[in-house]
Amino acid sequence: MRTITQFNVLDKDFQGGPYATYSSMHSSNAVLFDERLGAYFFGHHADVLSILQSPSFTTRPLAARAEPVMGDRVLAQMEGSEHRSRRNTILSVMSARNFREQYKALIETVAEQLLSEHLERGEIDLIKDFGRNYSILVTLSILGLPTDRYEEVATWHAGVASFITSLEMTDDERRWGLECSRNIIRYLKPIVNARKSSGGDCLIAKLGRREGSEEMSTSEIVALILNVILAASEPADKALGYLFYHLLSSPGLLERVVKDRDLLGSAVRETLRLNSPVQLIPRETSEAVTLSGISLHKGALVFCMIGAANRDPSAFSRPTEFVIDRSRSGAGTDQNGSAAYHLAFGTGRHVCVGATFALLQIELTANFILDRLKDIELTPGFLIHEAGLYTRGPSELKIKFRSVAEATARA
Ligand code: 2IO
Repeated sequence: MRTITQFNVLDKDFQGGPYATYSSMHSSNAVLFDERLGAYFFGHHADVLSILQSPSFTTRPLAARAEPVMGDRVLAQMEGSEHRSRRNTILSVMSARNFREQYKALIETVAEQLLSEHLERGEIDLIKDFGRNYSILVTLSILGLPTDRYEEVATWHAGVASFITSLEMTDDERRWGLECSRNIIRYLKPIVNARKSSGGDCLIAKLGRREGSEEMSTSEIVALILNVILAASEPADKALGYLFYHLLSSPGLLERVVKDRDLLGSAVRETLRLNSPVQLIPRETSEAVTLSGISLHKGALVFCMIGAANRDPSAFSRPTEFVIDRSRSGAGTDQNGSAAYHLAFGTGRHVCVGATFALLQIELTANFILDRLKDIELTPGFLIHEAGLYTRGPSELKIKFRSVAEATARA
């Protein structure tokens, strides 16, 4: 049974480092309650599993968080046959097969272009010089969208993302999010209108085709495209940054991975467990529910603390350590002795539709960087600084490298 502890999610210490709070939640069996937000925060692996797999917890909070800036519903707001149909359409373009046959080459081209500007300096910030542009460019490329205005798209994306993931906004920040939303929708709308009846293979054309289900309006398609842009871009640079942080700060790890690239997949999953780019997932109860002894009224706002669940000692041994040899799927063992999986992609019917794509993307990009840059190390004196409560990532990741392999040497 758990007990409720009062909590302020905007507390500066918590923002600076949530991990101590996670650990005390586990040792004291606490569920946190933020009175100002009227929100419960659950950080036990078993509770987060229950919430995300229960029909009594809905995605209703997204109506206020996402819809105002998406212009219509996102995938996670859909249920039933509509949800199944849209989800399958998105899955069909993000398949492992498309990855091998099309996206791999696109992603390597993006990575090569962005890296090439920094090769002579022997130094690069993997977040600021690379990751932020990389994440947007990759997403636009795989969606078949133009990349010529990607810097503007990146700015609008950031405004929309901060609206969706905010826990508190000033009026100015709210206005800025809405302005970015208007700009990105104005940019996407004519593209969607031109592509939706083109009969092609891109996501827009596939969503535009009526396949059994109702035809989608332009604003519905724009919202889903925006959903994919956001969900694919926002966590990507963070995952890549954390991965390289672990590779470069855990003794001997880089050498092992450079020699045995098969380890990279496990390294990506262990990174996502230990430093989950999406730290919070909101839900609302559709009826009165009791969970681990905590009574929740109908309409209660609940946040799943993904970062806490992924460090729960009742699910993972040595939960705060980077253990690359954790069993292949990034699993631990729960109280019943069965496999416990990291929840970085959520779970249940709204589990991340892009998970397969994301794992392949990060692994491929890391492989590419390890092939191109030799003798990589963290820039001496570098200290990691993480930012964000909802999505969280390193603000910068400065690395040095001594030499560069020829681009053509890769085969
Ligand atoms: C985009 C938070 C980056 C999603 C969201 C409104 C819905 C949904 C998520 C993830 C990651 C983003 N929620 N992706 O948590 O599509």
